[in-house]
Parts: sequence; C-alpha cells; structure tokens
Amino acid sequence: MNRARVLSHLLSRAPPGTPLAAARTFIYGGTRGKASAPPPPTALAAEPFLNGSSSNYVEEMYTAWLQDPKSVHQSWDTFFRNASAGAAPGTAYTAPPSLAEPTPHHVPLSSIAPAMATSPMVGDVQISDKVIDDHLAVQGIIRAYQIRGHSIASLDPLGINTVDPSQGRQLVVRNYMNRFSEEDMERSFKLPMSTYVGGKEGQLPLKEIIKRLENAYCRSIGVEFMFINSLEQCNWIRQKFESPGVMTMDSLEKRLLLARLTRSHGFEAFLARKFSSEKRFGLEGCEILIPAMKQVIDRSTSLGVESFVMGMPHRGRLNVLANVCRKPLEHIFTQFAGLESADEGSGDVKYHLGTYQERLNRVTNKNIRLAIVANPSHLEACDPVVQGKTRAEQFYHGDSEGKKVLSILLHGDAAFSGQGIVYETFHLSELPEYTTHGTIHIVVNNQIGFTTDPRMSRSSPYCTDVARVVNAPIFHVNADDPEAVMHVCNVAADWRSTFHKDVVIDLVCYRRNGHNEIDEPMFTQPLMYTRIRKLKPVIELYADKLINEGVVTPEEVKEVKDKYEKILETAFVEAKQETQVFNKHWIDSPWSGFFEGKDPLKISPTGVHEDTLKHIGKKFSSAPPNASDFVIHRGIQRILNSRMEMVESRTADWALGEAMAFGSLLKEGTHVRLSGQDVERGTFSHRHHVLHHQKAFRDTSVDKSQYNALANLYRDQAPYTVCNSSLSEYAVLGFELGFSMTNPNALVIWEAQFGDFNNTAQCIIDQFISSGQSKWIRQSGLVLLLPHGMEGMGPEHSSARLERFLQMTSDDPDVLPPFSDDFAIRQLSDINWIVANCSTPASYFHILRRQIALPFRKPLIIMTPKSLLRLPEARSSFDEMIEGTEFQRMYPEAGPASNNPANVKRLIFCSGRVYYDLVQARKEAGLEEKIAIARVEQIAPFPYDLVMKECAKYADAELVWSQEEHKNMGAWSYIQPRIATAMNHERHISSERVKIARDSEDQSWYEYWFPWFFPSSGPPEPESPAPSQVHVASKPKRPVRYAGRPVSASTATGNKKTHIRESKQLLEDSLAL
Ligand SMILES: Cc1ncc(C[n+]2csc(CCOP(=O)(O)OP(=O)(O)O)c2C)c(N)n1
Ligand SMILES: [Mg+2]
Repeated sequence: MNRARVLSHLLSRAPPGTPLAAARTFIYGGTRGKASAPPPPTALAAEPFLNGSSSNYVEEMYTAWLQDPKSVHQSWDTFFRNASAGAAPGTAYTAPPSLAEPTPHHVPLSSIAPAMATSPMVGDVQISDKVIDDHLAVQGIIRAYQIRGHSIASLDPLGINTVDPSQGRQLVVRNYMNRFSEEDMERSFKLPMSTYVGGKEGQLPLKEIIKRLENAYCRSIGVEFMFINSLEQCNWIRQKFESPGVMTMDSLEKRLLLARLTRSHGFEAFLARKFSSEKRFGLEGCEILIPAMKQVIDRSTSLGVESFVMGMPHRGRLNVLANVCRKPLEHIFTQFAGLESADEGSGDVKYHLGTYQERLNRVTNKNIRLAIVANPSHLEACDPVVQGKTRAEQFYHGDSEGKKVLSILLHGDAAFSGQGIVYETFHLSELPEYTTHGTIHIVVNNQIGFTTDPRMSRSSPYCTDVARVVNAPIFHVNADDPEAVMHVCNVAADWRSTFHKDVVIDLVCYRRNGHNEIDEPMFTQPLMYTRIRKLKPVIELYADKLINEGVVTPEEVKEVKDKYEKILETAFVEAKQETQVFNKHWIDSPWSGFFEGKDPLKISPTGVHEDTLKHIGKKFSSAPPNASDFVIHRGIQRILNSRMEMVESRTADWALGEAMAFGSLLKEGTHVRLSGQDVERGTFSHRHHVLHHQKAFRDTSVDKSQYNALANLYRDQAPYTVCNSSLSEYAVLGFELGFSMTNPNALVIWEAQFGDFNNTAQCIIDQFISSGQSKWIRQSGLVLLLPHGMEGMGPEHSSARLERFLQMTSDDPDVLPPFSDDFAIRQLSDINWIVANCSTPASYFHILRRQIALPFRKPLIIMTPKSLLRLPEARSSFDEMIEGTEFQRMYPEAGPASNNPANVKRLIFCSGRVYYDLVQARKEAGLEEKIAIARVEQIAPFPYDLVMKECAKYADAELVWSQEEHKNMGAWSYIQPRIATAMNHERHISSERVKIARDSEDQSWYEYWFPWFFPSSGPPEPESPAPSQVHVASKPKRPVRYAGRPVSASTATGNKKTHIRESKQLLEDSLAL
C-alpha cells in the first residue's frame, strides 16, 4: 500500500466530529456541497493542523510513526497501531490532548488511555500530560514558524511594512507559547522529524529552538512553502533554510558579490550622469538584481544548464543587458545617441530590445548562451513567449528534462499580481507539451507600480500569491541583505534542478527614483520617498559590512569601483564615434545558417509526388499497425473508412489535405507542431489526429493508449507534435510564437477553438505577430488557424475578425507594386504577415507547405472553414496537390462564363465559403454564362496581378465584391481600395514607384496583360513634383460594388431566421442582374 492510500485509509476510520475527521474532510473533501465548509470550531480546528497543510502533518506523523512509533505522540501511536491492526471504524482514534488552555471539553490523558493513568515511564522519564502537551506545543511552534514565520520576517528595506517585533512572535506562534514560562525556555525538547534546526542534535533547549527558527524564517528571508502538497519537497526546503550554517559565505564569495554590486550600482550611476534627462527605468533601489541573476546563472550552470532564455520588463533592463548578458557597452550607449538606423526595421525603444550572447561563464568555466527576449511595453506579455522559446530550445536539443535550457522570468510587483497572463502562463508550467521543466521567477518588488502602492493595486497579501496555484515555493527576501539574496538564489537554482518546477524569488526592495528618471515620486508617495531619501544605497551598506568584517579594505572597494568606471568611460568614448545604430545587433533569436546561401526570392515547390499523398492518406486512414487489440470507436472507424475511400478515389477533404501537408513536411524533415484547444480531435470533430483505445486498462481509469498516425508515417520522419492546450488564448498563442522563434525549419501552428476567441490574445497579435519583424527584425512563420464563417452560430461563433488582420497589414492600398516575374514572392517578402481564406483542401495544403518553402518566414493567418470541412464540393483532387502544382492566390472563374467572357455581365470576387453559396445560387438562377465568380484565396498581400488579369478578361463586366460578413467587417474595406488601385492604376500612386514599374525590364510583360495602362499617348504624369505620393485621378474607372450584409455593431445575429434572411439577401444582391 502506498503512503497516500494508507493515509486515506486511516483517515477514513476517524469518527465523525473529531479533528481527524475534520482533517479528512479538508484533505479529501466531504459530502457534496460541503467540501469547502470550514472545519468545526474546536480549539484544534483553529490550529494549522487543519489548514491546507494538514495532509502533510498527518502524513508526517504516519511516516515518523512507521520509522519510530515513539517519535509521535502516544495518541497517534495508539491510533496508527489500532488502525493498522484493522480496528473497526470509529474505534481506532484516541483524541490527543488539547493544546489550548484547558477548556470544559479538555480530556485528561488518563481518561483516554486508561493504561497510562498512573503516569507511565518511558525510559527514565515519567510521562505525564504536561510532558506530552509541552512536546506537542513545541512541535506546534516549529510548524507555526514554518507556516507563518515569513509574515513577520524583516523583508522591507523601508521598514514600512515591518511587523512590530514585540508582537511578531505572538502572531506566528499564537497560543502555543502561553504554556511556557521563562524557566521552560531553558528546558530541552526532543526535535521532531519535521525540522532540521538541530543539525546533528536530537534535542535543544526551547530558547535555542526558537532562536534558530527565527533565524531561518523571520530575518531577511521569508519562505512560503507549507502549502506544497509534497512532503519530500517541504522537507527539502526546510533543510535548505533551517540547517545550521546554511547561509555562510566565504570571503571569496563575498568579494565577488561586492564586485557585482559595484558594477550594478556603477552602471546606473554612470548612465544617470551621462544621460541625465533620458528615460532608462533604472534599477536604483534593487541593484542586487544583477548579482542575484548572476548567482542563479552560475549555480544553474554548475548544475548543467547551458542556455538561459530570459524575459523581463523595463526596470533595470539595460543593466541586465550590460552586466548579466555582457552586451557590448558601446551598443547600449549608442542607443542613447539618437542615431539613424543602418539596417531594416522600424526599431524599438532601448529598454524593450532583446539580445542574444554566447559567452564563457567565468565562475564555472563553461560556455553559456543567454537570450533576453525583446518585448513590448505591455507588461508580462513576453512571459509565454519566453516559455515557448525555452520549450522549443529544449525540444530541439533533446533536453527532455530541462537540464540544459532554463527560463528566467523577471517581473515587477504590480504587474505580477495585476496581469492575468501571469496566471495563464503559470498554468502551462506542468503541461506535458508546454512545460519548461521549471522556471525561475524573480520579482523586482519595489512596492510600487508607477504611482500606486500595494494597498491600492492588489487584494492578496503578497504580490507573488499567484504562484501558489502551481505549488511553487516563494522566497521573499530583503534586497538590502545581499547575502540572504544569494542564499535564496542558490536554493532556487537547486530547487529547479532537483524538482524541475517553478520557483519564485521575491526581491523586496524600493525604487529610489520616480517611475522613470523624469518622474517626481513625492507627488504621490511622500512617506515612502521621505524614507527612501534617508537610505544608503545597498552598495554602501554591504561595502561597510565587509570592511567591518575585514573581508575587504576601503582601498579595494574604491579600486573595484574605479576600474569599472574606466571600462564604462572607454566604451562611452567609443560609442561616440558611431554614426549609425544596427537593429541586427539586438536580435534575440538568430537563425544562423538559415538565410545564408539562399536566393531571397526563390520559393521551393510545394506540390508533392502522388505516392507520397497516397502513403500519407492510407496511413492516416488506418488503425495502428500490429495492434489488433487496439479498439477504435465505431464513429472513428467510419471516418477512417471514408478517408480511405477518398484516398482511393484520389481526392482529399479538409482533414486529409491538412494531414498531407503535415505528413509531407514531416517526411522532408520539418517538425510540425499543432497546438490549441482540443486540436487533437478538432473542434468540429473532423481531424482526429489522436486515436484513443476504447478499452480502459485494468487498474486505471485513465485511458493512456493512443495512436497518432502522422507521428508514425515514415521511419526517419521529423517529429509531429499535436497537443490540446490549456484554455487560454493569450498564453498559448504567445507560447507558440515563442516556439516558432527558435527554429525556422518547423511549422508551428496555433488553432483557435473558434476564430472569435483570438481577441483574448490580442496583445500577442498586435504587439508581437503583426509588428515583431518591424520592431525587432525577428521573423516568425507561425500559422494561426481561425475558424471563421457566418453559419448561424451567433455573434461569438462566426467571426475571426478578418477585417482587423487585414487592417494591420503593412501593404499600401494606394500603391500598385511593380510587376515582375517574382511579383508574388516580392509581395510576401515586403509585407508583415499573410492573410488567407482558403476555400479548398488543395489551397490549404499548398499554403501550409509554402510556409516552409519560402526563403524567409512570415506569420500566416488563415480563416478556416466549418461547414466546408464536410462539404463534398469543397474537396480537392490529388491533381491539385501533385508535383508541378502550387498555391493559387486566386481561383479564376473556370466554368461556362470563362468560355465566352464578352457575354459576362458581372464579375464577382469573393473569398472563402460564400463562394459555394454563390455558385449554387448562380446555378439555380441559370446565370452561369452571365456571371463569373473568382475566389481570392490569399487576401493579403493582394493578388493584384491575378485580379487585374481577371478583370481584363471580363472587360465589360460589372465588378462586385461579395462577402457574408457585415459591410464594416470582413475583407471589403481592404479589398475596395485595392481593386480601385488595380483598376485605375493612378488612384493614389507614388510617382517614384510608377517609375520603377515602368522602367523595369518586365515592362513588356506588364504591357501585355494591362495594355490600358500604357495608352499610346503615354501615362498621365503628375503636374507638379510630388513629395512622395500624388493623387492623380479620383474617379475610379471601373468601380467595384459591395454585395453583402449591411453594417452592424455585432458580428452576427443570434436569430436563426434573421440569419437565413440575411444570407438569402446577400446572394440576391450579388446575383441580381
Ligand atoms: C499592460 C500594461 N498596462 C499598463 C502599463 C503602464 N505601466 C508601465 S510600467 C507600470 C507600472 C509597473 O509596475 P511594476 O510591475 O511594479 O514595475 P516597476 O515599474 O515598479 O518596476 C505601468 C502601469 C503597461 N506598460 N502595460
Ligand atoms: Mg513595482
């Protein structure tokens, strides 16, 4: 029997109404609806015995009893003995004596253990009620310090939140001490197994026990850990903080710490002097952050970590870059100089930039990699991105336990408690496909957020309480005690290396200046800032301490300071010679070897050999090979059968097209990762990438037997990851973006349950995906699959907000790009992201494969279908996917209308599923010869060339854009100006670019297709030289008309009838001639 079971077994025998029964209720939950009811209000119930750590307590008792029955109180001994001997329920339990003052309910020992009525002897000691009660009280005192010691620790350098020492002890030990007199303090007590304060001693005087506990838990370090459910982990932490002498540092370590503090302080002081009016979000008041990070890195490196992926906000970022990452100081200083950028990108402010450095760790003499992920101002938004990047590094390095790659996340106190993404990120920490095997969190807790102090910015006692949800230990530490900080850093690194779980270091500090260096903090925080002004900087405090201890001399302190000053000054002078800044110096995820030797405008083929399609299709339609006992659900079997039929008839539906794209990439060695809510099955139950054996194994209620066909296509294929995510868009999308940053040769896909929900991840979309390349010259080929379509499912299950993605594209609606043979790929290269609404499996197949075939990486946003997943008309023949085929940015009309274009009265452009409705309605109306319908598959960048060609073919046709979304939504506002530009060419056009187009060697190609742009009289020239753009013609020559739903505030009606009426109307508007 394992211990948990024994515990449950024993607790089940406690009679109702007893403290043990209360513990049982608390630990395992009671009857329905009462599980969260408080335990009975007995004196014991009010004690920590019945708080969240009571399971540990009972288990500890039991473990101790197993080892030595005498080590626990006799009541426990009796209980465990009786229960183990099979006592009937209710009879095993003997109530322990009350720890409180005797009350009317107090039960003397003699009455519950008749055999002990005459004060029995144990060895030479006479056991009495008092001896037992005193020992129990001492045990209670020990636990009280472990649980609540942190609440009276001296954590605050400002002393504002420090508990009055005269009341402190009482707050922790409550009534346990009431029974002891001054003389009792000299009495020795046997130490229980739950403490390490004795070191090698088995017993200590009470005074010493308390002193040691206060040293461990109530000085500069406050440890919160007793909520952790694992006894092993609790014991581990107790040992790390209680063992005598654990915090001792030798003089070498102290000198190193002082040197690091000197740099941290010196850097900020130097910047303050040289750039006094510049914002830098200095670290003053938390200079210890630099030695802290370095300590974490040193220790972790010695434990095997080779790569550190870090995320951090503004505060102290430049200092971290300089002194932790060792970014060249000149690069940092030039950021202050206001120089022109010498390379691509719009850049970012200096305290957001990322970096990547490889360097030797001098302490461990090992090479390490350090990356700080670039981030926006949006607090905490980079957390999941860092986690995704870390996970990817671990994945590609085969570091399945996180021994080589470690993520470190830095936080501000206000942001850590205020921003929901912190919670969402914590919930990824233990998920199999998202874990980074433990993150070290460091909070720069300066007790203020901009102008607001904690009383007004959070409701939890600590800013770190959010970390408790994942059972992360939290080490609060006074940042003005550098040695204490080093100790918690060592423990945090050891914890992470031992248990591979998250851990939090809360550096309780202050902010010496305003929010930034230009801010006046006294406006809003006079008390805090009056105190701060009286405080000596930590470097002075620590230097004085070491001088007093004789570890350093004042001369040495000065020497180290001067030496660093000199380094800074030299770099400053060098930086002054620079005339340009380079954005490429700040890349956080360099892709070495990816771009080199590639033609930047050459795309590899995306069609594949038919045998490959067949092989993948067959595997994807089959049960696991050699697993005759794998029971497949009947419904799934039907799906597999119909897949197989499709493969045999050389066609693919959506799921097959997707599987063929994934499978062929896997075959070529490209890792594919598909992540999102319920993606394994697919929201619409069409995908089924993971088959579940339908017979649960004996002895377990969890069915763990699964089969993933795409992961088993070829012996030497790349790995395929498909993983259901936590129910978070913000964190999971951020995570996948981070994952995509590590390896360009991977197809990383995030799928929303419905596209509608992508806006809870808006910050990742706006701040990272759409603008990341421009700000940080960081590329990503991340794919977003967003189910989209007006199918009567109401306002929150209809729209992925296509219009927003299109509005954020960086192509100019008024500029016709120059035409050339590589027009399409140039467009892709120039734009910030690709937006598509595919209408066929072949189209989807090619566009997914194109992500990897491109010589660069761009995010791809795809509006994905719902009803099309099963629509027979929306299938593709293998002929559209085999070698020689490619992605069709636009499907031109291919039916009867195309045979006699002169006869066509209207050319409808549309995108996505509405195409099939239009085709059906056109057929029913008998207008197949009069109306041509073209589908735009890739909306952005806009396929000007193909649209113009189609328009040219139907030269006399009216142009209509038909969409199912409301007029102020969907693609209309993106399409309209672009069709106008395409039709008029000179709508708003940059004179310079027209020139480029005309001068290009491909003019003949251009002229051939679009002769009307080259009238014999020559194109209209701007009358006067234009600054950059000239509005030449205002009236479109061939206007495009809108057909679709009218404007609306809501994305879709919730009323079925209205939906049907609207759908009918849009078809009529589109087709009525
Ligand atoms: C999402 C978001 N909301 C608001 C802000 C504006 N803002 C910038 S810093 C800051 C205070 C942050 O306080 P804290 O997290 O304690 O960090 P500190 O500046 O004190 O180091 C605020 C509110 C922001 N950058 N991001
Ligand atoms: Mg703060």
